Amino acid sequence: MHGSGESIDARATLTMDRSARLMERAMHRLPGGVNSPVRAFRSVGGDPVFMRRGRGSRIFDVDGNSYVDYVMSYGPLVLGHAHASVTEALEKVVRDGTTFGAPTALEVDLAELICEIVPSMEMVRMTNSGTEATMSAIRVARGYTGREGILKFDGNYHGHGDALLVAAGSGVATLGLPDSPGVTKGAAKDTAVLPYNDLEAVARLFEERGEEIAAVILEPVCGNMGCVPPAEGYLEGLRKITQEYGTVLIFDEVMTGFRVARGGAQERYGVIPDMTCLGKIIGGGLPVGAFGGRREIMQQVAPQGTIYQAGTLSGNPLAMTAGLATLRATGEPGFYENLEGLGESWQRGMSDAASESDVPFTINQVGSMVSIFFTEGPVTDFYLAARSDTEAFKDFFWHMLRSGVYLAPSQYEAGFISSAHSEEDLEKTFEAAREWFVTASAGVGRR
Ligand code: KE4
Repeated sequence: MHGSGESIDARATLTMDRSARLMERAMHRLPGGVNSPVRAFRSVGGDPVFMRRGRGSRIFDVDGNSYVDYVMSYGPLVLGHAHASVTEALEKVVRDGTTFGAPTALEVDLAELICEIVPSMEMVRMTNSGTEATMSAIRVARGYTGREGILKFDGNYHGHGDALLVAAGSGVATLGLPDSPGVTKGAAKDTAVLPYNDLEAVARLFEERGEEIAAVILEPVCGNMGCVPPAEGYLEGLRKITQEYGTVLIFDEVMTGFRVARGGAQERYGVIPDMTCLGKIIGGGLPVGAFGGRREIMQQVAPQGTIYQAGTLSGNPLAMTAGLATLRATGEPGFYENLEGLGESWQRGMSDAASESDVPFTINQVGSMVSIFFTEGPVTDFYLAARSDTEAFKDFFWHMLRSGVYLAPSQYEAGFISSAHSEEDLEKTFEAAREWFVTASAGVGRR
């Protein structure tokens, strides 16, 4: 529906009849009509768009609308939708069966490739999601150190494992509070939560309780409060403090792994954690997570060690195939230079568009991870991100959607650019953004 050159009015009415009918059915059998909350459009209002297919940088909904896609399934599709190297590999392997409950060469191939590329990884265990990866990594760190304390950071999301669904307590030393009904005080009490990018707060906590802390887990580049990079020296400081206290440093690179560099944030910033969690891209769009790190730690995992972890479909041949095809494609010469260039173009073009108005905005960009916050900058932690004008974001979101650009339906999600995105896709994005900012600056009541 969104041909280029259409007038804004023509795009004002987005046909969503089939999506609406599907949502009615979905609400009857799926909580909130979805299988993952962010997809329900709750923070932008209205009903979600039901998608039918994707191709390259484009995604197509059930009503025939097409969009330049910056959600990219929240990160996995670094090659874009339906990349031939992935789909052809899957078409071939599926004919031999889908799962065997036995080891296969494919999971060894992917394990070797991950350990070759990700600096901290000497051994790795596959899981079926990022949540399983972080949940397992926490258990391994506790088993390995014999300690119980965990430190995480405000605005960092590590999946929905109980020990990590924890909000900041009232004071720095206060232990975490359950961040969801059903998470018990017992599950939360050993998890402390501090502001991101505040190294002094970490030093104070370690002075008090460092000997009790099994692991520090963080997103080395945040994507779950929107894109927020680590402050200068922050990762190095965490590495130093955790080394000093014998605490396991875990980089949750479920989103940043093979995204901000082929070897993830640990390669980009040159800081090597003890353990790393992966997901998203390593599955090439199929369900895969992984945790790994130093051999001395990972050898404690059952059945080699005694720390239990398991999964019926862990290392599944189809998922390994999609992951291998994807990671191999990211090894092509210039792959990450191209992503870096697209990310920088996005940052420049979006800044130019937004500068047409007096609407406060901040753009954060790390490689092909991008975010526009509707607040004055800088945005360096969750407290600052949370000052964003979410009403402005909501209006911007719907304008972009009507203009054929699909952003994540939340101010607190990062956007993802794939190798399939073109400068033309970006130009279309900037033109649509400019239309909104011009209106916004005129103070015209928004729809
Ligand atoms: P999954 O269990 O969703 O595969 O991974 C959990 C996870 C762990 N760590 C990080 C850094 C993550 O970003 C995620 C999941 N990211 C969200 C996006 N905010 C997935 C989208 C969703 O929940 O539907």
